[in-house]
Amino acid sequence: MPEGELRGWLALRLPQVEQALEAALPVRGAWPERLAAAMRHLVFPGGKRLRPALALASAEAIGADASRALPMAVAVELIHTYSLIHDDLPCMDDDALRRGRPTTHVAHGEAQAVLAGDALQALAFEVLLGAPGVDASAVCFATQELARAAGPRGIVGGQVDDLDFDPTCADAKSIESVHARKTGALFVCAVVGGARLAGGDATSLRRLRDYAERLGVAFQIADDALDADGDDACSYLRVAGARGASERAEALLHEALLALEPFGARAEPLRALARMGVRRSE
Ligand code: GRG
Repeated sequence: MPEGELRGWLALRLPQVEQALEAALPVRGAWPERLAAAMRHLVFPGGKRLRPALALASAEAIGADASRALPMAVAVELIHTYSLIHDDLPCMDDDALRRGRPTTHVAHGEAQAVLAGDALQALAFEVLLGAPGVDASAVCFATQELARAAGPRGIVGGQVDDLDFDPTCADAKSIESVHARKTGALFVCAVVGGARLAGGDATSLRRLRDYAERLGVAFQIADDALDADGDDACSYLRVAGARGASERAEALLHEALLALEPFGARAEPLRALARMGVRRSE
């Protein structure tokens, strides 16, 4: 699927995600309006929505309707957003801008940003556990994937190792281990959880996991290469240089695409998303 076709695919499917995110995060709801504003600040208008797109494309790869993966798409985007809000806090990266706009703590204050992140994380689980018309074992599986990806074995553990990262002993293996948890874990959750909600069997899920694990690391290596400062301690460029990083990202992309072969044409959106994610220029 060429990039233009992928854009058309996204234009047809992402409005469903926006609608579901709006429904999950009303301006006025059963929670304080001030909290709703802080929670919505980074969710809308949002970023690339890559993780939701992966969840929907994964459902299509197994021959199901993309909408069956919608609860997973919303849940991963809420977790992704919470992690960005907390990552930007003064006690972490202390960033004033995210996606060209003031970060949540700059716009709403630090306490509200911490609480908005906490609330988005809990809301992600609420959305997934309330997935309509899905059998309990699929919901349970997807929820466990989300908990793993969000917890100590996933983004939080990856973030701790990233904060502690010693660039003087950086090697490719330890960098990829951080990338796999900090970035890859949510990709895996979106893809595998999305397919499970849509009725995927164990063989399909194993292949999709192989795809998403490789894509997650390749995406983060590509992100390292795009980093304008290039001074991140845990960057693949430190150990391999720009050329080595690009070669490693391409090798992982190739392996990710190989894992999709048994799915045939139905996996075209997943293939195109992988190429776009790894070869992007911003
Ligand atoms: C604070 C619990 C906690 C975790 C922080 C995910 C994370 C760990 C930090 C965010 C910063 C970062 C560089 C994460 C790596 C993943 C990544 C490349 C995020 C950006 O993802 P995109 O490009 O963002 O999909 P958009 O803006 O498009 O949604």
